[in-house]
Amino acid sequence: MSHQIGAVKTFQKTDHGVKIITVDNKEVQLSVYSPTVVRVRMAPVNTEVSASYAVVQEATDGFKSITDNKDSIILATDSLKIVVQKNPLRINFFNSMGQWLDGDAPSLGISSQGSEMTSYRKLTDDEKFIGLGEKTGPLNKRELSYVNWNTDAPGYGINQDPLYSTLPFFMGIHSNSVFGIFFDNSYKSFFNFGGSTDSSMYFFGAEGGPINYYFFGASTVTDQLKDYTWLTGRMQMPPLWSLGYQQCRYSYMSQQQLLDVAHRMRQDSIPCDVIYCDIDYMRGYRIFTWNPETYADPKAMTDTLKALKMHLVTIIDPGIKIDSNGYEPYLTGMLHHYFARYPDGQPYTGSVWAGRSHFPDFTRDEVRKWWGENFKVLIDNGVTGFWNDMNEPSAWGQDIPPLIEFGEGNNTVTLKKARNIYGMQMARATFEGTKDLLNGNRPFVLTRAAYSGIQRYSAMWTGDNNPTDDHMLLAYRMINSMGLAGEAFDGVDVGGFLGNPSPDLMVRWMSLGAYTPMFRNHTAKGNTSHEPWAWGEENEILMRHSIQTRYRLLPYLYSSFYATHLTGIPINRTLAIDYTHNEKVYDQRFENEFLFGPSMLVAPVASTNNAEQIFLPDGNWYRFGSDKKYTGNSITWVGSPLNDLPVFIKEGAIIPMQNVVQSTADNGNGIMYLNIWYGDNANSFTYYEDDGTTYQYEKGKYYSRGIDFNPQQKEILLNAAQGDYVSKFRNVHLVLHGFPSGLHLTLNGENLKTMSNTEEQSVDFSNSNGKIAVQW
Ligand code: MIG
Repeated sequence: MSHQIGAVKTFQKTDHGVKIITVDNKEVQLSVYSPTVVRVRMAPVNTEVSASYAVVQEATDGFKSITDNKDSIILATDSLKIVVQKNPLRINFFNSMGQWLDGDAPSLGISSQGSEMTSYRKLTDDEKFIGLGEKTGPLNKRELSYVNWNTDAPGYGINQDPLYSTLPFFMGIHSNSVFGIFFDNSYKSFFNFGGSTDSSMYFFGAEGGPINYYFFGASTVTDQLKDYTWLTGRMQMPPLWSLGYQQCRYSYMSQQQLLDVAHRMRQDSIPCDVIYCDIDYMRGYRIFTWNPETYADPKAMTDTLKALKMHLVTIIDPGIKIDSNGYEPYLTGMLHHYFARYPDGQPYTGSVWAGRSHFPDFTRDEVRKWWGENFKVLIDNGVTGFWNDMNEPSAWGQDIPPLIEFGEGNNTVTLKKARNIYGMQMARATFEGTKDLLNGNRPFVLTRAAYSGIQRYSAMWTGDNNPTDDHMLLAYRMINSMGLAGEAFDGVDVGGFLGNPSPDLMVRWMSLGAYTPMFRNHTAKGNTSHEPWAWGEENEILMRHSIQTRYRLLPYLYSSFYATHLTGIPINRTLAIDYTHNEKVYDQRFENEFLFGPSMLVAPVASTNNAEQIFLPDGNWYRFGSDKKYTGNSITWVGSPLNDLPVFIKEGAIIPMQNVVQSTADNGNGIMYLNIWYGDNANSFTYYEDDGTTYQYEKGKYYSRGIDFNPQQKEILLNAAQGDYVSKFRNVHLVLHGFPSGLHLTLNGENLKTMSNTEEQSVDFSNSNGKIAVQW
């Protein structure tokens, strides 16, 4: 039998909100985190409130007004009005203009069945849903349902669910408004956006734990993302090298083979920053060991890589092999009872690559600390990046007994509650530990499993995909959707993991890889080699060119990461962020399109299509490369040959680039190629630079410069540089696209250059730190 929440019995004001008790002994707390962020928690009275792994803020505000009417309680913040109907209890959210945003379904509201609680909510005819992070299916999740239960899903289908991670933040979009809900509950949870209810309502809930959600009332998707990442934290600056091209495979079987790949990159002039060791570098898959035969001298290997200006990332799985023969991680883990356990205290045993293994209990501080210290054996050998795999957690047979215990004393929980946060806590332990050991350098951490807030610790990739066009296109929806859940630094196995792509697909995917926050080529054991030279000379030329484009764009990309660090706005932005209320954005023909940073629109196109219909949103656009101009808010056929992915530049765009280098550690020729595309509206961009490796930027050692394009004043302004860091760019090569011809330019009032009608519209000047005004 199900139980429906009853009427309000009592309510009282609390420090930061109100507490309601219902006639059926449920406690409902509403707490104000900010004028646009209100938490609603509903549980049987006296249920203990458990700490959140995701949330880094506390309720510090309160309601501006609380009005107790006969039938309802009205709660207001500066941005929201919340109406709590008393009998039966129903909560509805309105914006400050009185427009209804979201709320309980009149007939159901919050219901429970045993320990499972569900929030049934009103659905409007025009409502769309976006978000939930790493999910398959279309951009608009209306009529679909999803489950969060972190799962190892090799070769997943393009509609398969659940996958590896749990990022339960979604936004509803209707009648020109938006709202957001973050359901912070780590039990197996479910979301149903109206398909099976004949569109009468939508609902979400979990197998256990309270209904515990944060309602976001900001009026744009951009502000929703700012608020969500304020609540759950923002990413720190990644090491610059992790934005370079990353070459992986399962596995480079020896250090010689790995170094051969590195040398070949340099020989073939393929820019590259990162090579990976997959599981075979270990001694019999024992975590925190090196294989003494095949990786006999890892320090010499990383020294060579260092000389080539490359970094090594090694994989780390959670399972610690049962091996009492001098294997320290096992012995120490056993001695201190660091492993997840059965109720009688016996450590849980599951089998993974290393054979029978135990699994660290990452929910405990001391275990995370111990885990972090173990990275010494990697870091002492020059490893700077750490790839966390299998942390759903995965064990052969998948279904780990649900009663396995984690935590201590009063904080003991079972797998039912711990599973969805396990991978995040492993990534946290990895990040915190390696950050300590790296002496002020930034670690790069990559994880497969995750929970909300993961952006504070780690990048993510989308697991074991397939070498098909469908999967390639799906990848961009998933990455865009992870960006909507606060996780901006994502990658996908370029080329597909399980099996071999066609050469055309490989070439196309590499061209898209350049526009992916993390650009990594990876493939499974048994597949053909996936490095760029493995596809014939012509294809290698195309792939090299794609990777070069990535490196040319690094100043723009790194600056965009800085914006993400400050605001939470992702690198790859579904068009639903900036063009939320344009129906075309959700049209399945165009739903894969995204903005890469603020000003570049990328249209993923299947490798089989030499031309494609694309949607360009409002404004004028230029094709990247040819500068051919397009009028926006239109659907257009464009050419999409393998050597020219459809990428468009928004009018007014300010895109700083650099010359092609072979590694991000190369400073290049000292020239910033500042590209500006003409448009009628003013625009600005913040260029950002720092040493790329340390945390000195937190202490002011950075270089940032606002760049303005002002068509009305006929002026391009480089505002005075800020921060204590000296830019690597000594000169600026300003390239103007689509400007009127025959310009006469001045620099801070002095004559600079008169341009003929035929030459490239460009001009050079020195990058002095003061204000630089170029006028035409
Ligand atoms: O059971 O380490 O998703 O990227 O190459 C497979 C071997 C284990 C799964 C990862 C994949 C990795 C592979 N791993």
